[in-house]
Amino acid sequence: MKEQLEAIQQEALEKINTVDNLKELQEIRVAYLGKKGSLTSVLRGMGQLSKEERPIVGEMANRIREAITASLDEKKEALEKEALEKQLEAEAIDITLPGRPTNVGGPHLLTKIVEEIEDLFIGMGYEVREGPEVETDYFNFEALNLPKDHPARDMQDSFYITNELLLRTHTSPVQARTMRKYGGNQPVKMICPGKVYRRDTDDATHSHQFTQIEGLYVDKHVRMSDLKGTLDRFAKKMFGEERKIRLRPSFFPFTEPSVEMDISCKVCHGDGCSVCKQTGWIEILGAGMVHPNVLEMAGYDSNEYTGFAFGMGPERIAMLKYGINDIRHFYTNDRRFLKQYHQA
Ligand code: 2NL
Repeated sequence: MKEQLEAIQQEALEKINTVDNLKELQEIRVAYLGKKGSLTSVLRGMGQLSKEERPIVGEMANRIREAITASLDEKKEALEKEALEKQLEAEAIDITLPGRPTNVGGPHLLTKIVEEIEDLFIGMGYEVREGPEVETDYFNFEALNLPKDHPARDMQDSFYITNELLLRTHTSPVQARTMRKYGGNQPVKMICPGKVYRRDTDDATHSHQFTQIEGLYVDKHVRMSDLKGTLDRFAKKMFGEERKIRLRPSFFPFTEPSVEMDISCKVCHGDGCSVCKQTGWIEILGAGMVHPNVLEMAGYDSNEYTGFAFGMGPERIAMLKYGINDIRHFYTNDRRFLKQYHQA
Protein backbone atom coordinates (compact mmCIF):
# COMPACT_ATOMS: atom_id res chain seq x y z
CA MET A 1 0.00 0.00 0.00
CA LYS A 2 2.89 2.30 0.78
CA GLU A 3 4.27 1.72 -2.67
CA GLN A 4 0.86 2.46 -4.13
CA LEU A 5 0.71 5.73 -2.25
CA GLU A 6 4.19 6.73 -3.28
CA ALA A 7 3.42 5.92 -6.91
CA ILE A 8 0.31 8.07 -6.71
CA GLN A 9 2.30 10.95 -5.25
CA GLN A 10 4.98 10.76 -7.88
CA GLU A 11 2.48 10.47 -10.70
CA ALA A 12 0.38 13.38 -9.38
CA LEU A 13 3.35 15.67 -8.89
CA GLU A 14 4.66 14.93 -12.38
CA LYS A 15 1.31 15.65 -13.95
CA ILE A 16 0.99 18.88 -11.99
CA ASN A 17 4.42 19.86 -13.14
CA THR A 18 3.65 19.52 -16.83
CA VAL A 19 0.08 20.87 -16.90
CA ASP A 20 -0.27 24.29 -18.55
CA ASN A 21 -3.87 25.35 -17.96
CA LEU A 22 -6.24 25.76 -15.05
CA LYS A 23 -8.89 23.46 -16.48
CA GLU A 24 -6.59 20.45 -16.63
CA LEU A 25 -5.17 21.33 -13.24
CA GLN A 26 -8.66 21.13 -11.76
CA GLU A 27 -9.15 17.76 -13.48
CA ILE A 28 -5.97 16.51 -11.82
CA ARG A 29 -7.23 17.73 -8.43
CA VAL A 30 -10.46 15.76 -8.91
CA ALA A 31 -8.64 12.69 -10.25
CA TYR A 32 -6.43 12.37 -7.16
CA LEU A 33 -8.14 14.09 -4.29
CA GLY A 34 -11.80 13.99 -5.31
CA LYS A 35 -14.41 11.63 -3.83
CA LYS A 36 -13.67 9.11 -6.55
CA GLY A 37 -10.02 10.11 -6.79
CA SER A 38 -7.21 7.60 -6.65
CA LEU A 39 -5.80 8.75 -3.30
CA THR A 40 -9.25 8.59 -1.77
CA SER A 41 -9.93 5.09 -3.05
CA VAL A 42 -6.58 3.86 -1.72
CA LEU A 43 -7.42 5.27 1.69
CA ARG A 44 -10.73 3.48 1.62
CA GLY A 45 -8.84 0.25 1.62
CA MET A 46 -7.12 1.16 4.92
CA GLY A 47 -9.59 -0.97 6.87
CA GLN A 48 -7.75 -4.05 5.70
CA LEU A 49 -4.50 -2.93 7.31
CA SER A 50 -3.28 -4.08 10.70
CA LYS A 51 -3.59 -1.85 13.76
CA GLU A 52 0.14 -1.13 13.70
CA GLU A 53 0.26 -0.23 10.08
CA ARG A 54 -2.84 1.96 10.05
CA PRO A 55 -1.43 5.09 11.76
CA ILE A 56 1.77 4.88 9.77
CA VAL A 57 -0.06 4.61 6.46
CA GLY A 58 -2.60 7.19 7.63
CA GLU A 59 0.16 9.64 8.48
CA MET A 60 1.81 8.96 5.14
CA ALA A 61 -1.42 9.41 3.26
CA ASN A 62 -2.01 12.73 4.99
CA ARG A 63 1.49 13.91 4.08
CA ILE A 64 0.95 12.92 0.46
CA ARG A 65 -2.42 14.64 0.38
CA GLU A 66 -0.82 17.78 1.76
CA ALA A 67 2.05 17.58 -0.69
CA ILE A 68 -0.29 17.16 -3.65
CA THR A 69 -2.57 19.92 -2.36
CA ALA A 70 0.38 22.28 -1.88
CA SER A 71 1.68 21.50 -5.33
CA LEU A 72 -1.76 22.03 -6.85
CA ASP A 73 -2.19 25.36 -5.05
CA GLU A 74 1.25 26.53 -6.05
CA LYS A 75 0.64 25.59 -9.68
CA LYS A 76 -2.79 27.23 -9.60
CA GLU A 77 -1.32 30.44 -8.37
CA ALA A 78 1.41 30.31 -11.02
CA LEU A 79 -1.08 29.65 -13.84
CA GLU A 80 -3.42 32.40 -12.63
CA LYS A 81 -0.57 34.85 -12.47
CA GLU A 82 0.49 33.89 -15.97
CA ALA A 83 -3.08 34.30 -17.26
CA LEU A 84 -3.38 37.73 -15.63
CA GLU A 85 -0.11 38.86 -17.13
CA LYS A 86 -1.21 37.70 -20.58
CA GLN A 87 -4.49 39.55 -20.20
CA LEU A 88 -2.79 42.74 -19.03
CA GLU A 89 -0.39 42.55 -21.92
CA ALA A 90 -3.24 42.03 -24.41
CA GLU A 91 -5.22 44.92 -22.97
CA ALA A 92 -2.25 47.24 -22.59
CA ILE A 93 -2.74 50.85 -23.70
CA ASP A 94 0.21 52.53 -25.38
CA ILE A 95 0.36 55.79 -23.49
CA THR A 96 3.25 56.96 -25.65
CA LEU A 97 0.93 57.40 -28.69
CA PRO A 98 0.45 61.09 -29.43
CA GLY A 99 -3.13 62.29 -28.74
CA ARG A 100 -5.55 63.38 -31.43
CA PRO A 101 -5.16 67.11 -32.06
CA THR A 102 -8.13 69.24 -30.98
CA ASN A 103 -9.18 72.05 -33.26
CA VAL A 104 -9.68 75.20 -31.25
CA GLY A 105 -11.82 77.84 -32.92
CA GLY A 106 -11.64 81.57 -32.51
CA PRO A 107 -13.43 84.74 -33.49
CA HIS A 108 -13.59 85.57 -37.20
CA LEU A 109 -11.14 88.23 -38.38
CA LEU A 110 -14.07 90.51 -39.21
CA THR A 111 -15.49 90.11 -35.70
CA LYS A 112 -12.14 91.06 -34.25
CA ILE A 113 -11.78 94.14 -36.45
CA VAL A 114 -15.32 95.29 -35.60
CA GLU A 115 -14.61 94.81 -31.90
CA GLU A 116 -11.32 96.69 -32.19
CA ILE A 117 -13.10 99.62 -33.82
CA GLU A 118 -15.89 99.46 -31.24
CA ASP A 119 -13.38 99.55 -28.37
CA LEU A 120 -11.66 102.52 -29.91
CA PHE A 121 -14.85 104.57 -30.08
CA ILE A 122 -16.12 103.35 -26.69
CA GLY A 123 -12.87 104.86 -25.41
CA MET A 124 -13.98 108.21 -26.86
CA GLY A 125 -17.37 108.04 -25.16
CA TYR A 126 -19.51 106.46 -27.89
CA GLU A 127 -22.19 103.87 -27.21
CA VAL A 128 -22.64 100.85 -29.49
CA ARG A 129 -26.13 100.34 -30.88
CA GLU A 130 -27.64 97.77 -33.20
CA GLY A 131 -30.87 97.70 -35.16
CA PRO A 132 -32.96 95.61 -37.56
CA GLU A 133 -31.55 94.33 -40.86
CA VAL A 134 -35.01 94.42 -42.43
CA GLU A 135 -35.80 98.12 -42.54
CA THR A 136 -38.60 100.38 -43.60
CA ASP A 137 -38.15 102.51 -46.67
CA TYR A 138 -38.64 105.50 -44.36
CA PHE A 139 -35.68 104.87 -42.02
CA ASN A 140 -33.37 103.47 -44.69
CA PHE A 141 -33.90 106.33 -47.20
CA GLU A 142 -36.50 108.99 -46.39
CA ALA A 143 -35.16 109.96 -42.94
CA LEU A 144 -31.67 110.26 -44.42
CA ASN A 145 -32.60 112.92 -46.93
CA LEU A 146 -33.17 110.47 -49.76
CA PRO A 147 -36.77 111.17 -50.88
CA LYS A 148 -38.57 108.73 -53.21
CA ASP A 149 -37.48 110.46 -56.41
CA HIS A 150 -33.88 110.95 -55.30
CA PRO A 151 -31.36 109.74 -57.90
CA ALA A 152 -29.11 108.34 -55.16
CA ARG A 153 -31.70 105.63 -54.54
CA ASP A 154 -30.83 104.14 -57.91
CA MET A 155 -27.16 104.42 -57.10
CA GLN A 156 -27.53 101.70 -54.55
CA ASP A 157 -29.78 99.02 -55.91
CA SER A 158 -31.44 97.33 -52.96
CA PHE A 159 -33.09 94.05 -52.01
CA TYR A 160 -36.77 94.96 -51.57
CA ILE A 161 -39.08 92.64 -49.65
CA THR A 162 -42.27 94.67 -50.15
CA ASN A 163 -42.84 98.21 -51.38
CA GLU A 164 -42.10 99.48 -47.90
CA LEU A 165 -39.61 96.91 -46.55
CA LEU A 166 -36.07 96.16 -47.68
CA LEU A 167 -32.76 94.77 -46.44
CA ARG A 168 -30.97 97.85 -45.11
CA THR A 169 -28.35 99.23 -47.49
CA HIS A 170 -26.39 100.94 -44.70
CA THR A 171 -26.52 101.10 -40.89
CA SER A 172 -27.66 104.76 -40.89
CA PRO A 173 -31.29 103.80 -40.10
CA VAL A 174 -30.10 102.67 -36.65
CA GLN A 175 -28.86 106.21 -36.11
CA ALA A 176 -32.01 107.78 -37.51
CA ARG A 177 -34.06 105.64 -35.11
CA THR A 178 -31.85 106.61 -32.16
CA MET A 179 -32.03 110.34 -32.91
CA ARG A 180 -35.81 110.03 -33.17
CA LYS A 181 -35.87 108.27 -29.78
CA TYR A 182 -33.81 110.98 -28.06
CA GLY A 183 -36.56 113.34 -29.12
CA GLY A 184 -34.51 116.16 -30.52
CA ASN A 185 -33.34 117.56 -27.20
CA GLN A 186 -30.56 115.24 -26.10
CA PRO A 187 -27.08 114.68 -27.49
CA VAL A 188 -26.34 111.45 -29.38
CA LYS A 189 -22.91 109.83 -29.48
CA MET A 190 -23.04 106.38 -30.99
CA ILE A 191 -21.61 103.89 -33.42
CA CYS A 192 -23.59 101.15 -35.13
CA PRO A 193 -21.89 98.09 -36.57
CA GLY A 194 -23.82 95.54 -38.58
CA LYS A 195 -24.55 93.66 -41.78
CA VAL A 196 -25.82 95.57 -44.82
CA TYR A 197 -27.04 94.43 -48.24
CA ARG A 198 -26.73 95.75 -51.79
CA ARG A 199 -27.63 94.24 -55.13
CA ASP A 200 -24.11 93.90 -56.40
CA THR A 201 -22.34 91.21 -58.34
CA ASP A 202 -19.71 89.71 -56.06
CA ASP A 203 -16.09 90.22 -57.09
CA ALA A 204 -12.77 90.95 -55.41
CA THR A 205 -13.95 94.32 -54.10
CA HIS A 206 -17.77 93.94 -54.00
CA SER A 207 -20.03 91.75 -51.92
CA HIS A 208 -23.85 91.72 -51.91
CA GLN A 209 -23.66 91.48 -48.13
CA PHE A 210 -20.97 93.20 -46.15
CA THR A 211 -20.37 94.99 -42.86
CA GLN A 212 -20.56 98.64 -42.03
CA ILE A 213 -19.74 100.73 -39.01
CA GLU A 214 -21.22 104.17 -38.86
CA GLY A 215 -20.71 106.81 -36.21
CA LEU A 216 -22.82 109.79 -35.20
CA TYR A 217 -22.22 112.65 -32.80
CA VAL A 218 -25.00 115.19 -32.41
CA ASP A 219 -24.88 117.95 -29.83
CA LYS A 220 -24.81 121.72 -29.53
CA HIS A 221 -21.62 123.15 -31.02
CA VAL A 222 -20.31 120.05 -32.81
CA ARG A 223 -17.95 121.28 -35.53
CA MET A 224 -16.04 119.99 -38.52
CA SER A 225 -12.81 120.20 -36.51
CA ASP A 226 -14.33 117.73 -34.00
CA LEU A 227 -14.88 115.33 -36.88
CA LYS A 228 -11.36 115.78 -38.14
CA GLY A 229 -9.80 115.27 -34.70
CA THR A 230 -11.92 112.17 -34.05
CA LEU A 231 -11.06 110.58 -37.39
CA ASP A 232 -7.38 111.42 -36.99
CA ARG A 233 -7.35 109.65 -33.61
CA PHE A 234 -9.12 106.66 -35.12
CA ALA A 235 -6.74 106.40 -38.09
CA LYS A 236 -3.61 106.60 -35.93
CA LYS A 237 -4.90 104.08 -33.37
CA MET A 238 -5.94 101.68 -36.11
CA PHE A 239 -3.05 101.95 -38.54
CA GLY A 240 -0.17 103.47 -36.59
CA GLU A 241 0.74 106.79 -34.99
CA GLU A 242 2.97 107.71 -37.94
CA ARG A 243 0.00 107.82 -40.31
CA LYS A 244 -1.37 111.14 -41.61
CA ILE A 245 -4.93 111.78 -42.71
CA ARG A 246 -6.40 114.08 -45.32
CA LEU A 247 -9.99 115.03 -46.06
CA ARG A 248 -11.20 115.48 -49.65
CA PRO A 249 -14.52 117.09 -50.58
CA SER A 250 -17.16 114.53 -51.53
CA PHE A 251 -20.92 114.10 -51.65
CA PHE A 252 -23.44 112.15 -49.58
CA PRO A 253 -27.16 113.00 -49.46
CA PHE A 254 -27.18 112.84 -45.63
CA THR A 255 -24.19 115.10 -44.93
CA GLU A 256 -23.24 118.63 -45.94
CA PRO A 257 -20.42 119.30 -46.35
CA SER A 258 -19.27 115.75 -47.11
CA VAL A 259 -15.73 114.44 -47.16
CA GLU A 260 -13.74 111.32 -47.87
CA MET A 261 -10.80 110.51 -45.66
CA ASP A 262 -7.49 109.11 -46.86
CA ILE A 263 -4.58 107.84 -44.79
CA SER A 264 -0.97 108.16 -45.89
CA CYS A 265 0.42 105.05 -47.56
CA LYS A 266 2.46 102.89 -45.22
CA VAL A 267 4.41 101.32 -48.06
CA CYS A 268 5.80 104.42 -49.77
CA HIS A 269 5.16 107.13 -47.14
CA GLY A 270 3.57 109.36 -49.76
CA ASP A 271 6.01 108.86 -52.65
CA GLY A 272 3.58 106.74 -54.67
CA CYS A 273 3.54 102.96 -55.13
CA SER A 274 1.28 100.20 -56.42
CA VAL A 275 -0.60 99.88 -53.09
CA CYS A 276 -1.75 103.54 -53.20
CA LYS A 277 -1.92 103.62 -57.00
CA GLN A 278 0.89 106.19 -57.15
CA THR A 279 -1.06 108.76 -55.09
CA GLY A 280 0.60 108.30 -51.69
CA TRP A 281 -2.89 108.11 -50.10
CA ILE A 282 -5.43 105.36 -49.42
CA GLU A 283 -9.17 105.98 -49.05
CA ILE A 284 -10.56 104.74 -45.75
CA LEU A 285 -14.02 106.16 -45.10
CA GLY A 286 -16.69 108.75 -45.86
CA ALA A 287 -17.98 111.38 -43.45
CA GLY A 288 -19.48 114.82 -43.11
CA MET A 289 -21.59 117.23 -41.09
CA VAL A 290 -25.11 115.85 -40.64
CA HIS A 291 -27.45 117.46 -43.19
CA PRO A 292 -29.91 119.90 -41.54
CA ASN A 293 -32.80 118.03 -43.17
CA VAL A 294 -31.74 114.81 -41.39
CA LEU A 295 -31.57 116.58 -38.03
CA GLU A 296 -34.93 118.28 -38.55
CA MET A 297 -36.66 115.02 -39.61
CA ALA A 298 -35.41 113.41 -36.38
CA GLY A 299 -36.83 116.28 -34.34
CA TYR A 300 -33.71 118.38 -33.74
CA ASP A 301 -33.61 122.13 -34.29
CA SER A 302 -30.76 122.43 -36.78
CA ASN A 303 -30.07 125.99 -35.65
CA GLU A 304 -29.30 124.73 -32.19
CA TYR A 305 -27.92 121.23 -32.83
CA THR A 306 -25.22 120.16 -35.23
CA GLY A 307 -23.49 116.87 -35.72
CA PHE A 308 -21.01 114.85 -37.65
CA ALA A 309 -21.32 111.35 -39.04
CA PHE A 310 -19.03 108.87 -40.71
CA GLY A 311 -19.27 105.44 -42.28
CA MET A 312 -16.70 102.78 -43.02
CA GLY A 313 -16.41 99.18 -44.18
CA PRO A 314 -14.56 96.95 -41.69
CA GLU A 315 -13.73 94.53 -44.54
CA ARG A 316 -11.86 97.29 -46.31
CA ILE A 317 -10.11 98.30 -43.08
CA ALA A 318 -9.03 94.68 -42.52
CA MET A 319 -7.94 94.27 -46.15
CA LEU A 320 -5.69 97.32 -45.88
CA LYS A 321 -4.37 96.39 -42.48
CA TYR A 322 -3.50 92.79 -43.42
CA GLY A 323 -2.95 93.04 -47.19
CA ILE A 324 -5.98 90.91 -48.07
CA ASN A 325 -6.76 91.23 -51.77
CA ASP A 326 -10.25 89.74 -52.09
CA ILE A 327 -13.32 90.65 -50.00
CA ARG A 328 -14.78 87.19 -50.70
CA HIS A 329 -12.23 85.68 -48.30
CA PHE A 330 -14.37 87.05 -45.44
CA TYR A 331 -17.39 85.05 -46.52
CA THR A 332 -16.15 81.83 -48.15
CA ASN A 333 -14.73 80.65 -44.81
CA ASP A 334 -11.71 78.77 -46.11
CA ARG A 335 -10.01 77.67 -42.89
CA ARG A 336 -6.59 78.22 -44.43
CA PHE A 337 -7.52 81.90 -44.61
CA LEU A 338 -9.33 82.12 -41.27
CA LYS A 339 -6.77 80.37 -39.10
CA GLN A 340 -4.06 82.86 -39.98
CA TYR A 341 -5.85 85.40 -37.84
CA HIS A 342 -6.24 83.54 -34.57
CA GLN A 343 -3.84 81.81 -32.24
CA ALA A 344 -4.63 78.16 -31.60
C1 2NL B 1 -19.19 105.48 -46.60
C2 2NL B 1 -19.86 106.71 -46.17
C3 2NL B 1 -21.21 107.71 -44.52
C4 2NL B 1 -22.81 108.65 -43.04
C5 2NL B 1 -22.23 107.56 -43.62
C6 2NL B 1 -24.74 109.31 -41.70
C7 2NL B 1 -25.74 108.86 -40.87
C8 2NL B 1 -26.65 109.76 -40.41
C9 2NL B 1 -26.60 111.07 -40.75
C10 2NL B 1 -25.58 111.45 -41.58
CL1 2NL B 1 -27.90 109.22 -39.41
N1 2NL B 1 -24.68 110.61 -42.05
N2 2NL B 1 -23.83 108.43 -42.15
C11 2NL B 1 -22.31 109.91 -43.33
C12 2NL B 1 -21.30 110.06 -44.25
C13 2NL B 1 -20.72 108.95 -44.85
O1 2NL B 1 -20.68 106.56 -45.07
O2 2NL B 1 -18.44 105.49 -47.50
N3 2NL B 1 -19.47 104.38 -45.93
C14 2NL B 1 -18.85 103.14 -46.23
